[in-house]
Amino acid sequence: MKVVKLEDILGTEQDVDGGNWVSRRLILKDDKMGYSVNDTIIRAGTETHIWYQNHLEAVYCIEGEGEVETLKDNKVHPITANTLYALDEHDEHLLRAKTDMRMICVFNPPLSGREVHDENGVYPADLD
Ligand code: 9YT
Repeated sequence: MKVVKLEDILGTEQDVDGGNWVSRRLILKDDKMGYSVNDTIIRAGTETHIWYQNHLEAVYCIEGEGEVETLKDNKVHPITANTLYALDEHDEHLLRAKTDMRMICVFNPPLSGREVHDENGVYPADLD
């Protein structure tokens, strides 16, 4: 069994700053769980274009306030603490944070740990 503490990840290469967000990567591909788990802070006042064409992601908000706009239908979904959204159709979206938002993010397939969004909001299929 593994025990992972956030405090042990801060400042390491598993603490990735994407500009609008910082992602503390708790479980990664190398942990061989079949998914990855991140504790992510989305910075207040930011809007991020995201489109995980190669991944499914579930995002559980545990602190803060913002919204997700899905681009296929321009629907705006308010997101606050205790709310999960699941990008079950690889949904292209805009994530807007009104306050800092703390999110627990689960990816399938798992992230290798070094991913940041490309110009289209995409993470590459499989980094080793
Ligand atoms: C909620 C979200 O997708 N934020 C962008 C960062 C990403 N979740 C990550 O790498 O943890």
